[in-house]
Amino acid sequence: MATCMVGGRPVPDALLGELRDSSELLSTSEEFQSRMAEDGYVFLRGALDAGEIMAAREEALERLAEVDEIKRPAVEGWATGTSRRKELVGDLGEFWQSVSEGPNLRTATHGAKMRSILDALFGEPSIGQDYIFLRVGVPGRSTDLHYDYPFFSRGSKRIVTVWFPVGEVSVVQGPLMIVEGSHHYSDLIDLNQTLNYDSTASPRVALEDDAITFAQKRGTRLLTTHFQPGDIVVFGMTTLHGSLDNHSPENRVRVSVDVRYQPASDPKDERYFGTKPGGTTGVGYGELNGAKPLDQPWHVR
Ligand SMILES: O=C(O)CCC(=O)C(=O)O
Ligand SMILES: [Fe+2]
Repeated sequence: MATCMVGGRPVPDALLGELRDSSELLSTSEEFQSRMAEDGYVFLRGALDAGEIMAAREEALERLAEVDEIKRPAVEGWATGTSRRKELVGDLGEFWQSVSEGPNLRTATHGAKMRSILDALFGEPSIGQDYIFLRVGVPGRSTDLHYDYPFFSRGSKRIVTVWFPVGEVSVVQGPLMIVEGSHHYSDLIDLNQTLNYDSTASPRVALEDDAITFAQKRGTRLLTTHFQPGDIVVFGMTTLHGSLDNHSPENRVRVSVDVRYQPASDPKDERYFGTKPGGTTGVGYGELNGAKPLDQPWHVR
């Protein structure tokens, strides 16, 4: 693997592993459920239509080229280092909602292909949240380790996160990483369950260590891969994950989406459904890091 970085430090090889590709194995919901229980995630290579994913990429990045954040051809994803988003778009939240609701992007997140995968995985009809997390990561941006519980936990107990790259994402561009075996860390998971998930304050178990130190202390590995358009990772609310650093020497952005799916018959967390979903804090798409112009640094804690 090319150099994987966390917090500006290279991850030692001994702490790195490849996500296990389950695409050959899964034909029934029982197989999916048992693989989820075993690994805490399921990685399916080439499960979505690569052409549809690339159309979504082009659509989203073209919107960012229009505000001078991405060079043309936009689909290449080269960051300009500047932005005119604030001058040009008016409301940042509304702009981000409109980018997040691009028709090609919605085909990728909620189209027939995605639905059929999730229906098969649950063994019953599924539904995806309307509120999606489109993440365009410039070099310097990364996501700290966290569990998705207690986010998204007011409705279905069977809810899962679906993460997929929108285009190719090499390890240099800061893809998703999963902490191997972290769905068995009952100390952290139990602590998580005590958090007040009705809060709008984005509650989170704060880990003091970065991913390298954490993996060293727990004697585990960080699992990732060189992602291709069409790949998806499905994981549960009690699987610890984050991202590697984007340290692309070409200043290429990392584009991904994460969206939650659940059985359609389960109760829904209404914050994430509807035409104007409020999201975790109630302010809608404006609360997302994606809504911030690309020339502003951020770090998700
Ligand atoms: O893509 C990332 O940086 C983080 C993704 C994540 O936290 C999620 O999919 O729940
Ligand atoms: Fe997450």
